[in-house]
Amino acid sequence: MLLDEYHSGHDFSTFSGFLNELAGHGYRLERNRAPYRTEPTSYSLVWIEGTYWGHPFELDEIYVLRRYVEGGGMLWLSGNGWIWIFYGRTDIIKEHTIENFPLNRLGRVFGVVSNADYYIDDSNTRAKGAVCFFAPEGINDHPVTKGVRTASTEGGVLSTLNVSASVHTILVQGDKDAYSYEAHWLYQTSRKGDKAPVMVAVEHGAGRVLFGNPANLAEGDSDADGIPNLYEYDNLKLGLNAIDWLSGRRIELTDSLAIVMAFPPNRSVVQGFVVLNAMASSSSGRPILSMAYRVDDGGWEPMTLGGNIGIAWWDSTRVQDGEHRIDVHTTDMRGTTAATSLIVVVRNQRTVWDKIAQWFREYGLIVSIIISAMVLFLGTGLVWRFKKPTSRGVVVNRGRLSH
Ligand SMILES: [Ca+2]
Ligand SMILES: [Ca+2]
Repeated sequence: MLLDEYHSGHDFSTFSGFLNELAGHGYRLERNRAPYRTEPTSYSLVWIEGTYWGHPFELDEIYVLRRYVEGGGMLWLSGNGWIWIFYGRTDIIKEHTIENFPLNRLGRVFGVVSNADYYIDDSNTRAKGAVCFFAPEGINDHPVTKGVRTASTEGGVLSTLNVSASVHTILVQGDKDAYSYEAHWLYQTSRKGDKAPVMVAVEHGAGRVLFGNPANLAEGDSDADGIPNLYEYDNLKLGLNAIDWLSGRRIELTDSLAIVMAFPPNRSVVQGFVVLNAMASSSSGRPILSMAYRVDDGGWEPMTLGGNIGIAWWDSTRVQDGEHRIDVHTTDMRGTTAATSLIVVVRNQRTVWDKIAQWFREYGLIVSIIISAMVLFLGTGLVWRFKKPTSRGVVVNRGRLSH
């Protein structure tokens, strides 16, 4: 797929986690840094995101992209009108009308534009202003929303969409008490019950265009609960479904999480405090949320997590000597789990031979010094005793001589 940096006005690094997921599902990601002179037909889809600070579309480019979609091309247009109104380049701020919003100049060709408003839902707002959409009232049945029960905006504030053609499919919309305010002058634009759309699918010619995205696919953890925005609710699924629908591919969220025990080795003999070291791996590099271990069906104890590596210190003196099973369990940000187990042989109570060996380790040097000293002493004694008869003999001889 093609990430259009030229018109988006950014390098998509704020979506790096989502792009990693796409790469993990086999997508080759390329960048566009030039105007469209020809149709980008060699790509499954083109993602144009934001367009607040990028190059505006030339008229010729809009024709090229329309022909691209009519011939079977796929476009994802994501952005919010209110950002264009508020944070535009100051040198051309007077031209920052919602009609001039680059995404709208392109989107108008396909019958959908973004309004310059804030989407508000007092009843479904949780920590840090994230708004949640729930199926079926706020999320309609469609391949893009398949399996998506809840999606949240997390740190983002949405604009509603203005849909001009009834043939378009509204995927996500406000519920009965959602409404919106105009971004700059704060007067109400959509009222409770209007069910303003925020995500729309368009079939145009042989191609498709997707507008908006209520799920925040961007990096960060707006409510600081340890779960990145991407992995809150079904946000990731909605994002992958969108790519799936556009590309015509089926992206399966396969459970590709695995965990291996790095230490101790299976069936090794352990004693005292034992370091447990496990490593999780996800095919798409998905972050690991937690890791825990248990011994012989005991309670799960959390392991200290550093990236995808979990560490814990286990006091093996709390169990009887012999074989014990250690289970290790991990969960990733999507809720996928993996587990492994191994057997260790605990030996804290020592046998007689262990005690002797231990005794020798502790006292062996002193004992060998003592033995050496004794051998030396006795040896000297033996030499003395061996020599003594000779001298005594001399004395005797002397005695005999004196007689
Ligand atoms: Ca509501
Ligand atoms: Ca979070």
